Amino acid sequence: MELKEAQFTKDFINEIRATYAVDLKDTSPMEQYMALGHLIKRYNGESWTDTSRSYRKNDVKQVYYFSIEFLPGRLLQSNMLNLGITDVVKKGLKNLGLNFDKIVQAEPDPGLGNGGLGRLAACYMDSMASIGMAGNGNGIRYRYGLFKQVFMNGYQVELPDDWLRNGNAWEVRRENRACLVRFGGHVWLQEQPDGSLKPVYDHTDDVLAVPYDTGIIGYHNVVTNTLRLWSAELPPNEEQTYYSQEQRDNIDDITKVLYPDDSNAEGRSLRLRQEYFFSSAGVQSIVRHYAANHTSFKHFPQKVAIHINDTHPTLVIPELMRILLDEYDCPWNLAWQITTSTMSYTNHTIMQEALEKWPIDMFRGLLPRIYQIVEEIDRRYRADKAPVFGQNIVDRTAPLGDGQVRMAYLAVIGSHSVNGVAPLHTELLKKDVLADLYRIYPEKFNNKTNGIADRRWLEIANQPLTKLIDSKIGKKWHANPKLLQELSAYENDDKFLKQLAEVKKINKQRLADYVQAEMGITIRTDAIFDVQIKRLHAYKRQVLHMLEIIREYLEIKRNPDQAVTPRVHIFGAKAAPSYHYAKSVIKVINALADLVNNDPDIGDKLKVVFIPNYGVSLGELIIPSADISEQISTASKEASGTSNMKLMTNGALSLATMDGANIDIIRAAGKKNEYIFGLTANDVYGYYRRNDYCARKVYESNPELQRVVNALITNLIPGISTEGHEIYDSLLKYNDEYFVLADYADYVKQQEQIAQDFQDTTTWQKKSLANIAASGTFSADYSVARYAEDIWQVPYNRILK
Ligand code: GPW
Repeated sequence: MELKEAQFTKDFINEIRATYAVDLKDTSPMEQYMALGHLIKRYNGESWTDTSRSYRKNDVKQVYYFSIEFLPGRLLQSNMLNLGITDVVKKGLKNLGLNFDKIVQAEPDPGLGNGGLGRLAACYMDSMASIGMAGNGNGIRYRYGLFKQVFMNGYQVELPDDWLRNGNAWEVRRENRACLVRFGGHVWLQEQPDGSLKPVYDHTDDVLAVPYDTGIIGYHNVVTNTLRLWSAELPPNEEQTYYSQEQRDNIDDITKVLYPDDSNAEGRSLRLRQEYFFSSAGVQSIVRHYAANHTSFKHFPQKVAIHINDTHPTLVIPELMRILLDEYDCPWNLAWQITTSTMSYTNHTIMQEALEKWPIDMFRGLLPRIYQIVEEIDRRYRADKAPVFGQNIVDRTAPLGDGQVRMAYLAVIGSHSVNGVAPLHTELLKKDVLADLYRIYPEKFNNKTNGIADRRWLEIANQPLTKLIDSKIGKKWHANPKLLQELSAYENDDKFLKQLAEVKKINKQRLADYVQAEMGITIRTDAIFDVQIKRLHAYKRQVLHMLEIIREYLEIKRNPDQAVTPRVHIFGAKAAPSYHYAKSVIKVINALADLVNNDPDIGDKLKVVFIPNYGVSLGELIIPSADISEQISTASKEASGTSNMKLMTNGALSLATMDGANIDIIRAAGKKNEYIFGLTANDVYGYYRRNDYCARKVYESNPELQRVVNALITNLIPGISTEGHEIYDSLLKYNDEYFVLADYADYVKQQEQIAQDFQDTTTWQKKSLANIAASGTFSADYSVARYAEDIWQVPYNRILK
């Protein structure tokens, strides 16, 4: 948009006066932020209205991306960037004597997600708007986001994330678009005069779903899409119904807090209520909107695509069926055809413990009508497929089985498309987790490799690098990130490689200042910044990284005079509050950090910093500083990974297993520019098949490994007698489920290679450059364009091949 500095300054001062009734000099950064947010929202109001109007007027097909998590990060800078007003606003604020960075920091970071899954949803929202696609988000407006993590005596402690405390500058409450969602009660089918059956409900618990909309602004276009988040409230009380405190609490609880589990299914009924709540409200509002503009549902799938982000929103399938059957008298077969043509599903994991299954009793009690519909889906599926594929495979794959509603199977059966998030992951879905369903519906399966909002991760998070890139290849890559490839022309330009190193140093200093201020630890910026940032999970193997630190520590202790390449190991990771093992790993890493950081023999050769409360905002600080990107999951376990892409685009070299999208990153940037180690997915499956992995054998055959692992149970690291034993036992007594010991030697070899290669700055920067140049293909702009073409069949207007 067009904006003159004088206009902005005037508007901003007026906004402050009108909202806070004080002079600018008496406002806090929070107030300045709120005023700025409101002003920008207002500036963009027309584009938002125009976008909705043009979608309606042209009857454009709309995509609705349903996700129980959205992790958008702070919106101020990204909205300014996408509107093209960054320079004007910054200059205006500066001339008013305000500190822009402080204003940016005053914005709460909405933690409405756990990790990769929620962040992916947010990246896709940005890209859909940016490529000019009619894409809406649908999710939950949690009153409290993911807990704030602090460390006390090295242990993780969880504090509530009261992110709405000061209000939310970007959202619009739309009470007039609210809908009712029904839970519990009884339902029976009553025969109508015409012989048809209609459900009748009594004693249901009704909840009012109120939408809060946030405009998602496209990059340098006039598109503003909508992210709709639902909040649970008391229904309008026309009959003066009495609600007990317990009933009020039950309603309040639905959208009170995000479940803090990542890649682990939560079995509580409140979670199921959350899932139905936003699925039902979302589908109701879609149907209402559609019905206002169309007379028949026959062409619904030509106008609406509903995407199911992992299984949490799977109930959109029976919910759309319910509305078509019960409210629009649609015959079953037509309703089913409409529903399956509308729905598509993304799977994000092959881990068994993450696959959602609900006990039938719980499900039926909470959602009686939806259960009837699922039963009928199940009955027809069995009747249809058993004659062709046999009873066994049908028993294994039906939506109902073992007394449970199997959400992933329901999602596959009720969708026309099922995709994995990286090529290896999709292959494993077909071969393993969903193999039976792949036999029945081979045509549904396809891959869509994840992508990232690279404008946030480069242009916002790494301004020094952005400036340097712009100075070489111009700015066209901002809208078409594959053009970053043009940077390869400079791979032998020593001056450019030096500049790249300087940029890295600036970013390292920025992080070092934060670490100094927040943690009181001094780190040197000429050290290798070796970064692992992701949820704490056994399969992600922070333990392997930890063993490497113990090894480095023991090495220096044993040989204090030997020259070493200084290193800083940087961790960011939250553990699910109920994930005992993960919390023990945090404690041990923190204890190890204490030991290493305070040992005078070690000095500044080796530092360990576990930065508390990792999230999108800290990611923006840490990622640009990284030299090494630790992507060390057990092969086959990480569906894709996305921090691997963010780190790559910021010039980090991957230290990686052949897992998830690491494989694609390695192919794109070239093997010689990454550090690859460990078992392959085939190796891992070989061990499973033969059942012959013996962790103790590996341990016993490697004396160095023994010393390192034993450090967990001697008193070398103070204060971890319980936790150290736990990890030790997981490796030796319980035979190392994630093959940490199997991969240890190979991992260490690569770490040693890294220490050596880092000495040669020019060669290192050349590798770094290769990563940056090849990273454009991982832009979410391309990912959503592929979804649009292959799955959703919706147009977009930026050319992306
Ligand atoms: F288990 N992922 C996540 F599949 O962040 F549901 N949370 C989750 O609960 C699940 C997956 C679930 C992640 C994957 O672990 C990661 O590999 C992937 O890059 C990301 O989803 C986005 O696809």
